[in-house]
Amino acid sequence: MHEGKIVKALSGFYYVLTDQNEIIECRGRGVFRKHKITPLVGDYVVFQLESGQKGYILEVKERKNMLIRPPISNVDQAILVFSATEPDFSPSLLDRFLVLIESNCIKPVICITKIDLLDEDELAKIKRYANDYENAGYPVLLTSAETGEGIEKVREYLKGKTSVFAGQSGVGKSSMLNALRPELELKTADISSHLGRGKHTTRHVELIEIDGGLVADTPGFSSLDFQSLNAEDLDSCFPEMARLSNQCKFRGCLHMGEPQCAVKKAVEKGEIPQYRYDHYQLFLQEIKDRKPRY
Ligand SMILES: Nc1nc2c(ncn2[C@@H]2O[C@H](COP(=O)(O)OP(=O)(O)OP(=O)(O)O)[C@@H](O)[C@H]2O)c(=O)[nH]1
Ligand SMILES: [Mg+2]
Ligand SMILES: [Zn+2]
Repeated sequence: MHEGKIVKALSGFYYVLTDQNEIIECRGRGVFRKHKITPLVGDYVVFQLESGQKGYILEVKERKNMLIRPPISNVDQAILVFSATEPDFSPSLLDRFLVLIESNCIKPVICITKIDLLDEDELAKIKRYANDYENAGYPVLLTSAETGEGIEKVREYLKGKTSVFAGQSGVGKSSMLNALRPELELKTADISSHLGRGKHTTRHVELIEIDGGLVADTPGFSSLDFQSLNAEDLDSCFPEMARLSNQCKFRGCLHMGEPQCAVKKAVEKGEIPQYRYDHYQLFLQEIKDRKPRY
């Protein structure tokens, strides 16, 4: 009996990384399908070796967490990759990712790419955003795969952890990984072809070793709705609001105009950026309008 971690799933095969740093091609047990168990990239598994260095997965160990899209488990942190330009930096999309990641109990790290393409004014604007997100409590890294700026900081964050790179198509996730480990030679594509076909260049989920950590270059998050989040829990996904919510007069305050709301007050005083609060309101409305699932 052996143990390892699934680092790639492709065409019914699972590629399991062992403690000896070997990758064993495995199949799943037939019984998994019957019990609706789908082994995921990131899973810790027990497997048996068959003839010719092929294996057979016997057991999937309990997961710390899992994401559906991209399908991956046991994630320590998500590197949210957003380009400063091409495509334009979008705080509303970033806030959506942050809520999604926070509600899955995964630590986010914000990575803003392509800063080499900015002029002085544009860079100043991006730095103001970076400052807002740092004040909220997130690490923010300004990077360029082109010039190498900030790449060593990204490397520091990856050490010893399982991370997913997430973000829109074309923001430069694969380019960043190539900058971290040039021999990877991951496929990248210029933005016009992204927009033209609206497709991701990276198609499958795979964990890649970088400096003793494992990183998934994902095909991006396709579903960004808040299916499993309750209205009362949304503020816990906005750290700067979560810190204040116990100072609101009412327990369970949704910060939508209730009297003596500490969050609303902080927004009025400019301590919480208006756009963050606007996104909070927008997402809250989406959760309230959500059709019940049975
Ligand atoms: N100037 C500049 N261009 C970059 C940078 N990072 C990525 N690019 C370019 O942006 C385009 C898209 O990069 P990719 O790495 O393929 O983007 P991706 O996020 O992996 O996209 P998907 O795999 O489709 O999700 C490519 O043409 C890259 O050369 C950067 O830091 N600076
Ligand atoms: Mg890619
Ligand atoms: Zn409140």
